Amino acid sequence: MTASRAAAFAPINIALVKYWGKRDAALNLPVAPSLSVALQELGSLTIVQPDAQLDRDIVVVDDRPLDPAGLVRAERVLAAVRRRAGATGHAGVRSVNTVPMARGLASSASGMAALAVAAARAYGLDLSPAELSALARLGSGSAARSVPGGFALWHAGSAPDGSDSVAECLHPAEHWPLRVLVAHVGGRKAVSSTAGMASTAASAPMFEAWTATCRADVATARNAIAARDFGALADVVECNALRMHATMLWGRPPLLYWQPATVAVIHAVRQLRHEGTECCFTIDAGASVVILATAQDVRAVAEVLGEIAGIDEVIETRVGPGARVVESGA
Ligand code: 2P0
Repeated sequence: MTASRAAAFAPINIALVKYWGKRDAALNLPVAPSLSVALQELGSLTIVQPDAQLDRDIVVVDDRPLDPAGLVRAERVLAAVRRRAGATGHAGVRSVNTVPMARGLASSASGMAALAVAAARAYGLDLSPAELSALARLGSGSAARSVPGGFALWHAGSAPDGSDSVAECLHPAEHWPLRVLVAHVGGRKAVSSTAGMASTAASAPMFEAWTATCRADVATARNAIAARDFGALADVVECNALRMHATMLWGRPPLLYWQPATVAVIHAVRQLRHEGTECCFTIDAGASVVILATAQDVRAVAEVLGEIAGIDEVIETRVGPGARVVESGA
């Protein structure tokens, strides 16, 4: 087996039905399924260079060494790829995010998905999209959804080894060219997703109701997307996000990620939809708000967002394709 330099790009994904709770923390296996859209051009470009001289993996993200917790995750992906390829040794990894970190978009999903795809290529593996999704999941749960493009469903699965907990593409981006606005609201997030999920699952009395909601919401969202029914999608996307945050608030410690501008955007988007503008919001484990809109209504939404105090920046993009190997420029 020859190992050689390889590069991959993977997009950020935004969950329309959220992942919040694991049944296996080591393998990042979720309790419930989730559903997402990949974002066009926003993501991570990652180069993997196997290097027999190295005595450990070295991972640099945006010109800085990855933090120790992130390095453990990246090593999990690299070790799984090498095990499968029958390879030994280590690699140098360099990753660049096309949106600066902390712009209200988590880069771990795109970073780990790009790492899985680039590493598989670097070590000579020819894997199916499902196998790549499972590898990416080892680095970060939501990374499983950054492998397929467009509208993706991450199956919770039931196998203890996680082999059936993979994401698949339900529809390519062209199925429904929705626009996405990311309203970045500052304020450091106090609790990481990994820690927050663990404490919510362990202490929130309504955690079981939350997971039941996700199973039902995935079916509803799937039908709405298949039918391109914006009203039905908006309803389930907003309810799912609000229920996730309600569940977080029930935990000990209660997790409150919102800032005043977060609430201002919620009200503005609901008002716009009430007036007939096709838009809806979702919120992850942070204060920023992501808004989905139809192509014809996105400008009207962006204008309203521009008037809300406390939004640092609005990034506009659309649903896009999934992870892919790219020329490494070697
Ligand atoms: C999601 N989030 O579905 C949800 C909504 C945040 C809120 O997936 O521990 O970074 O690496 O599996 O994937 C963030 O969780 O957590 C996340 P790990 P991850 O997008």
